[in-house]
Amino acid sequence: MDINFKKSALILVDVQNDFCPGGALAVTDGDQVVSPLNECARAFAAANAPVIATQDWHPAGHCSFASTGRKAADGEVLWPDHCVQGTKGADFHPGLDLKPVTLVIRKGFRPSVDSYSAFFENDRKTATGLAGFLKGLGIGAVYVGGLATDYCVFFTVMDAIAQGFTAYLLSDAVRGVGFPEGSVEKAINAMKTAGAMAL
Ligand code: VGL
Ligand code: ZN
Repeated sequence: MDINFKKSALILVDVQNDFCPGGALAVTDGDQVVSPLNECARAFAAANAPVIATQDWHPAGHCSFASTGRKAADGEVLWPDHCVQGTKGADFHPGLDLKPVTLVIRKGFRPSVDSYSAFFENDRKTATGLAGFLKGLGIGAVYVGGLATDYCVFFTVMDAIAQGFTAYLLSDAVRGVGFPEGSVEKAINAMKTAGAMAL
């Protein structure tokens, strides 16, 4: 892989216990992203390039939880309780090397708004500040891996492109939820159509 480290950042999306086998919202083989992402993160760090880790970080009773008894809006998916602030499920996978990580973005902490993307909450208006952070560093390209392909990775890649970044999807280092049926393929196609490059 030929990476211009001076203008690139790596985004590790939600590599957390609850999205890995045994977790509350387990993604099949979710833990398989850890090793390739560690390798990638160490290469970025060695080149002094920023490595950002996102962390799904919900308060108990969060609006995205099916346990609230709330009725899902059209096209909205409600989830089992997951990544509750301060719990083991919300921790990064123990195998994830955090030493290369230069910024942690927590998201989904507002009780009544969910947040899939590393850039914007699901109201599509509230920014996390990541775009400004990256632009301030002169970053033009982001490399994205983690969990889950069809939700947080997908929205992160689409927003990165919309914010003017070149986006690379680390195909070996993503895994998807696959609900509803076909959502992973649909997400990958949409990312490619939007201009993402799958590595
Ligand atoms: C995610 C569903 C709910 C993700 C987060 O990280 O893709 N998916 N919360
Ligand atoms: Zn969540």
